[in-house]
Amino acid sequence: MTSLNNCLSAIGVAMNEELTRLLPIASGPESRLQEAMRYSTLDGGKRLRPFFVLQTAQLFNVAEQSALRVAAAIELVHCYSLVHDDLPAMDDDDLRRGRPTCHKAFDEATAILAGDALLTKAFEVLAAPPTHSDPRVRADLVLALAEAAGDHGMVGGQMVDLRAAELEMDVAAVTRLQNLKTGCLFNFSCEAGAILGKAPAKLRQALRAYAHDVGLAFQIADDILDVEGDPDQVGKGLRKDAEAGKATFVSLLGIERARSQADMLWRQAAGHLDVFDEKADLLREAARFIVERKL
Ligand code: GRG
Repeated sequence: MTSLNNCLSAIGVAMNEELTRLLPIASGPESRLQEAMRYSTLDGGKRLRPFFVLQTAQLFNVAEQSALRVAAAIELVHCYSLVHDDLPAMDDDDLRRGRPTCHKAFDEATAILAGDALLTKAFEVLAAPPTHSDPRVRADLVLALAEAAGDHGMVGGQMVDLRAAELEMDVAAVTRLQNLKTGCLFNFSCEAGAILGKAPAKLRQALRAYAHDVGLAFQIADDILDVEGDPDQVGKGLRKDAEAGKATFVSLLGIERARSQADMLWRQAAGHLDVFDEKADLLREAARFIVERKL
């Protein structure tokens, strides 16, 4: 196993522990909601966004508890987006992370509520004092995540995606859509360490540039996986974009150009980290992993 694989496994364990702590089950009838929240967040996923938070936080010697709570907050938002994206009104998927989607395992109304509560929980976690002793840092985190996840970010991107069939989608339009839908949460994840560590503007900008290129490379790789991936390995439904006639990087560029674009982007992403020493090595390795992954 590479050091990146080891690190991702360790983060998987740490995230499970943190999320279990943050998502207690009450004794009343609302426990069904909390079961659905746990079902949708524990024991699954690559935990890439927590990885970015924890690794960028390490660059600025941020306390572990702070970094773990912010990592959990971004994963809560990511998981809510997956639960809602899988609903019949959106992508109508049966499989997520190799298991029945939340609305299949529970029911549609519970899945909607679980998504709502996961989103709300993320902001509760960021705003609470144990996340950082400085209330301004906590307010900055809340603002940055709200901007990344809302109508000017991920949810806005989802709206564009739902309307994509009625729009002329060229490479620039698909790039914008993906930056909103996926890139904004990646940006938050990479910048969160800098916010927690009150990093200077130049270093914050380097992380933003890294996140931008990594986010785009991730999405191109995702489009390639949608065409070439093994559904059993990926753990979710594939070929849906092609079936829906949606423009993707692969449909617009062809598989070979898409691959070389992703290759160029991960190298460029790693280059943005030249301002950091070997503490950023795993972030450099992750840029490549994101493009070469099979799940
Ligand atoms: C419904 C509010 C709302 C937003 C939906 C991000 C998003 C917007 C939907 C998720 C569905 C999707 C296919 C998004 C594209 C980005 C993507 C491939 C997400 C999956 O991320 P991974 O691969 O998943 O990091 P794991 O399971 O590893 O965490």
